[in-house]
Amino acid sequence: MTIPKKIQQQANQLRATLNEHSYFYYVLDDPKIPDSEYDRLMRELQALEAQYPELITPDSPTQRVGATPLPNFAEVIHSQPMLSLSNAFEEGEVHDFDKRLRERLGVAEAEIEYAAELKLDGLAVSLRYEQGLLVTAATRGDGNRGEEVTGNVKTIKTVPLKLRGKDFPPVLEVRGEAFMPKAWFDKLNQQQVGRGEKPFANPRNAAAGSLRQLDAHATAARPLDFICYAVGQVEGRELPNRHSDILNQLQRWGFPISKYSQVVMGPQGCLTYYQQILTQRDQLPFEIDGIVYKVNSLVQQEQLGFVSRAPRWAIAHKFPAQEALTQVEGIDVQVGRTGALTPVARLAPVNVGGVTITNATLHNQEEIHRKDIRVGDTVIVRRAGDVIPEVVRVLLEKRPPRTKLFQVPTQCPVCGSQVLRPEGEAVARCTGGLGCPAQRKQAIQHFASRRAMNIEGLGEKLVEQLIDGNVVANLADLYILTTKQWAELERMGEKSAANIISALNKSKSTTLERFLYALGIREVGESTARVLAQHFGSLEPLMRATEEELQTVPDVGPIVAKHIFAFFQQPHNLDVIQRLQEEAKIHWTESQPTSPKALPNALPLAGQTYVLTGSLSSMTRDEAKEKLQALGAKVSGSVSKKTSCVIVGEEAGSKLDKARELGIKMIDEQEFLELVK
Ligand code: 9MJ
Repeated sequence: MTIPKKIQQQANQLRATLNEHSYFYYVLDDPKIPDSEYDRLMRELQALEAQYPELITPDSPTQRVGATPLPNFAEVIHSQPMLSLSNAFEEGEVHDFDKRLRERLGVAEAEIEYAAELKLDGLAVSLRYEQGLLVTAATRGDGNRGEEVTGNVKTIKTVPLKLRGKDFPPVLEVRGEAFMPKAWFDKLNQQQVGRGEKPFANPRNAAAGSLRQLDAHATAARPLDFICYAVGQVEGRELPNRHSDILNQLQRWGFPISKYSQVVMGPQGCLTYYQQILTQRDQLPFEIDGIVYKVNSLVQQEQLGFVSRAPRWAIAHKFPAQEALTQVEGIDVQVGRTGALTPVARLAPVNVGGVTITNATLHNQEEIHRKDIRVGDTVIVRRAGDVIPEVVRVLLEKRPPRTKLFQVPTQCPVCGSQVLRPEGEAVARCTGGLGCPAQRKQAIQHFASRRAMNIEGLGEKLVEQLIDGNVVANLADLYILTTKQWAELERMGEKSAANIISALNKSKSTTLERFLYALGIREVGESTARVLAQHFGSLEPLMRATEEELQTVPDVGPIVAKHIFAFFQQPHNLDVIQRLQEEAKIHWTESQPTSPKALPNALPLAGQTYVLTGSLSSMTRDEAKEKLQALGAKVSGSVSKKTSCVIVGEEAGSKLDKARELGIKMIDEQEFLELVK
């Protein structure tokens, strides 16, 4: 068959692009396009080659697993090739996969037993043990030859240097993923930025960077974790004949295995597992990019064999991408409740993991300059869970000519007031205060929000009308509007108006704590509002308090004290508070001010004694101590019968043994973070 010239050119172009990006990705650890885009290009090339097999050249990127190893590391020839996995992106492909296998196995009517596992997003590593001792660790490289990274892998605390028990095979190769948990990744990136260095795009790049350090100390400073999911060469001892049993055996020899794996039946079992994990994805402590289904029976695995480098008996069912390419069409500036100016990128609409994204936060001017984001740029956007989408990076090679660096305006785009950026702060603010309609709108929305005055039905659209139409000027005006006035607003009728009035009336009976939070004083969140209410018992003494007095309240430092004091100095605020109390009749039950000594009893961990042992990855011991104390706990240096709970970090020592001995409650870092959140 002759290949049309256009197709030939298209294939050449795809190959060149893929090779270029695989170099950025594997050799430089600095990918220029999202994985999803790379996958898409690869699939396009695969489709062309499937249609015109004559197109396939030995150097086509479709013909190998990974890229060549970096020159600086010793080369390791894998005794058995390290496999890659074929991908499925849709449910139909999982059904096709299962059908193919049943046909090959001649079990068309039976259900295949699968081991379903998380697909960890890190780097594949092969560990070789001889006589129970770790002798080499290698990266996958191109599947046949990898890089020797033994010293670096030895810094991973979960990788056993010596196997447990006596019944392990004299030669055992174990394969798994080295990865960086999300919490460690966030911390590492904070450090990178603090040092003026470039942050990593994602935990996988950070893990790759860490593992390929020439000095193992540098790896240790960027900690990794490891989970195993396969074996390579095994000599001198039979392993069980089910994949899931092999993993359990590996765990007994000391290897970390995933606690999320499950044995499931047939494609439906696989898909149910997929959906179940997809809903938990954002809560997992590490990143995954899909699920792997493996035929559980080793007898069946052998019958199925391989196609090029991928086993026929396994498939990776990828999650929808969380990153995508799009263009920045403009940069808007939003004004927040406290006047903070936040630049927001307006994007050409793009589907990211099933959701259409049109905006991404750019945080502040520094962030824009650091990432060098300009109108007209092609960017990678990322969406994870419920968080606001972000621009990960710019594709500089796609930048059109004559773009301009973005500058935060010197005047508020909403009210025209001067914009100031206090020295040392990243945030620029509009100085218009409640004179700025944007700040007024958000002050009202905050006041009405569920955890503040809980005024049901007073949403964003309604508040916009109230401010834009000059119906209300401040919070107190909300309570004097008549049913008729509410009913005249767009998309409102008699019934909705009556509902709002009733919600407003209901909100009048509240607590001091909610009222203080609702006022929207800077730096006064719910917990500060609570301690202020408890400390002062009623509003008047708080309004009269000096900055020094305020600072005697637990958790209130000089900055918070300054904001509270300044708030109650402003005649406008005093007037609104007076009207809310006297005209609107907002009220609460006054309580006795708590004396400073009695106050800690009100805190959630009051009366409890905590002990810290081992090191935490997300904060120092002192920081952890402060957090516990802020919640009212006492922090002690030793475990005794009186200890309420021990927080167990890494490399915990004798305190852990003591706690076990005394049967004292123990929690790990994750649980501790939950507790103090
Ligand atoms: C990952 N990346 O989590 C495999 N993988 O098995 C799991 N990778 C794999 N299995 C055989 N869970 C080749 C690769």
